[in-house]
Amino acid sequence: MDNNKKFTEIKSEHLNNPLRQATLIFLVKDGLVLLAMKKRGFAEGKWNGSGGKPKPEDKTIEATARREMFEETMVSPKKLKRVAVLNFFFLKKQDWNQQVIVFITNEWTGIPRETEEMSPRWFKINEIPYEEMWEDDALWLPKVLNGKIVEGNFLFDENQKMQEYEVTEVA
Ligand code: 8OG
Repeated sequence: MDNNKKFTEIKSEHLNNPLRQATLIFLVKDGLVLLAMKKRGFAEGKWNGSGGKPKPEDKTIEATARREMFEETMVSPKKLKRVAVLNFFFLKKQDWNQQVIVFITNEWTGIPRETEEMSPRWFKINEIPYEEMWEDDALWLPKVLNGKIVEGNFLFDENQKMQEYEVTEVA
């Protein structure tokens, strides 16, 4: 079956089976964005925002986002703006499938610090190292940094190469 047909099928299956969720927060201020180098685990060696999966004590997905950001960079975000819902599907590795809720904030307390998991660094928004990030990021991160709200669906193969995608701006 070609990947496009498979993509359509996988997306419709997910309508009845909600995806496991994960979070991502980007701190943004004065034309700079905070990215962190993942030092271990899934996506090791890639620059990314800060985030992860819910724990039972998290009452909301926002609580997960805040807890993960603090654990990874020692920063506590104030108001979070929800800017994207991204569905990731993996051919042959369906247990990797997940929905990532992306937030941006420009207010926080604390100074980003290196932790066991992440090494943070500020980048100019026009110098984001997309070639050292997840392949899909170049398709949606510029939009959300430009004030847009987006939804996306992405299909990856088992080598983490993107095969299909769709990104929609939400009114
Ligand atoms: O707990 P764990 O480290 O596995 O969480 C994965 C993190 O990576 C989580 O913050 C969500 C995020 N993430 C994906 N896929 C992608 C992606 O394609 N791009 C970006 N920027 N982040 C992603 O799971």
